[in-house]
Amino acid sequence: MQKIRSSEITPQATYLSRRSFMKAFGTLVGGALVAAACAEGELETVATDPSGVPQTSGTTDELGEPLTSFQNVTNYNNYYEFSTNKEAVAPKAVDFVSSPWQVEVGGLVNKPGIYDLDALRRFDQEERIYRLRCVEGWSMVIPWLGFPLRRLLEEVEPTSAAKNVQFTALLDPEQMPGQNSGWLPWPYIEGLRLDEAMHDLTLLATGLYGQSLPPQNGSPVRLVVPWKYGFKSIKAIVRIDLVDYQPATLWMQSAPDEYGFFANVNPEVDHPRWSQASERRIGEGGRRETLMFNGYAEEVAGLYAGMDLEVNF
Ligand SMILES: Nc1nc2c(c(=O)[nH]1)N[C@H]1C(S)=C(S)[C@@H](COP(=O)(O)O)O[C@H]1N2
Ligand SMILES: [Mo]
Repeated sequence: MQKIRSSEITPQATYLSRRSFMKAFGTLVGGALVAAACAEGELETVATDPSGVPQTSGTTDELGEPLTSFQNVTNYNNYYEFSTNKEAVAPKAVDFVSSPWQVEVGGLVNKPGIYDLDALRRFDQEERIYRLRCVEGWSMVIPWLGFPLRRLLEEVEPTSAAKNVQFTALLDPEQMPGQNSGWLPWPYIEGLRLDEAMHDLTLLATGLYGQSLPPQNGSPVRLVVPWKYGFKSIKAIVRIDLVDYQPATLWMQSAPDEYGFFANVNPEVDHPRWSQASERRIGEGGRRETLMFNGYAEEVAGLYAGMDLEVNF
């Protein structure tokens, strides 16, 4: 597993307002990840390397599979708050304002808290190269920057009554045009069982390719759960609640026969309308076989010992 410790990241401060950062985005694509105080007085993670090369410590994941290009990672997105057209998300989200931002962490915890971006960046950021497999049958290999969710959960101290974690994304129809259509129950909600949320693979991501998350990939903070279908990896998180019930996720509410709570990548359990046995890797021709738990079985299969994965899909 590739990792960059924040102490190894070039310490270089650049003062940029979010507006000028967004304007520069596209030319200033690569480079050193730094925490820079921006004009509004918020800490902002920005790319400062003028070479324009997206930065990552590796070129493949741990299976030797090449990274999906920065271009594809940032221009082929599922983000229904903006558009159902994967290529239209990036242009529609370009002016999305995600600073200042707060994530409220509460529910069944001893130490609830409100985390702004500075507070989230106090957790050491690591690079993790993970495969993301969409339920629709395509996949990517993405170099994320973030930290294990477990570290945040340990800080708020879940009580013994906490069984699941519920995540809530931003509700803001003015910024998110897709929320004006009534066919999905906004806001986007996702959930994990507490042991899944505490697993070391489960990341709260604040960046990718060495820079802060672009809006279309879930700025400023999103979940990444690499052994589950991509829809579990909720973007633009504003609340994290420890709960004793199984959260009713957006997809379970809208199509319970198609999207279960677990949503583990499983080539043997078909979606009711299509097979899940293979996938198209974005940027490649042809199709590949889909791997059990998206190739992370060794790490996570134990979480589901004794469970019928056809029933608990
Ligand atoms: N808030 C929110 N999060 C979301 C979605 C969404 O529509 N809204 N789509 C999900 C789906 S279906 C996928 S496949 C991934 C895509 O992440 P990416 O665009 O960074 O590749 O985001 C997930 N997170
Ligand atoms: Mo997806």
